[in-house]
Amino acid sequence: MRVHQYEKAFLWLGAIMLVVFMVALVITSVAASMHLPGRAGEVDPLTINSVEPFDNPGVREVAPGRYEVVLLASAWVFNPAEIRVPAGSEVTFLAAATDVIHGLHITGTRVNMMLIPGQISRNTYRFEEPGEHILVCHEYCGAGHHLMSGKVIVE
Ligand SMILES: [Cu+2]
Repeated sequence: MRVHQYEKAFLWLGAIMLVVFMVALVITSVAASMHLPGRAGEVDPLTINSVEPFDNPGVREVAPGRYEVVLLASAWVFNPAEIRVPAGSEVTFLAAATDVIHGLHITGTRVNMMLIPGQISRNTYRFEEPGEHILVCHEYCGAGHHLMSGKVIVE
């Protein structure tokens, strides 16, 4: 084979992979209904502080071993900044941004969401082991972005 034939074969391989990935994406999103975690509703960012449940951010036990965390992200704090749950509990995060786009990642877990003003984001995770997880904003949101953090303490 000459050099240009390898090049041609490589281009075909790339094109075929693109088609395969596109088909896989369509099958998983349309046929299997798999989506990114998140969008669970809408809320007006101007009145969010007076709308349930965001008028009272915090941790609530909704059933034995099941908790709900209502979390607000604003420049540059998470409210609540400290979340305490017992080990083995299933925690549903209901989060929203009040001003600009923020991110929410809980280290050591698969909880990773975009917090977009006007949108309610939801994600559920079971904290099996006691320990501490850091809550970080992973979307640049201004001068204090690097200070925006909190923690989840699993007791
Ligand atoms: Cu940020």
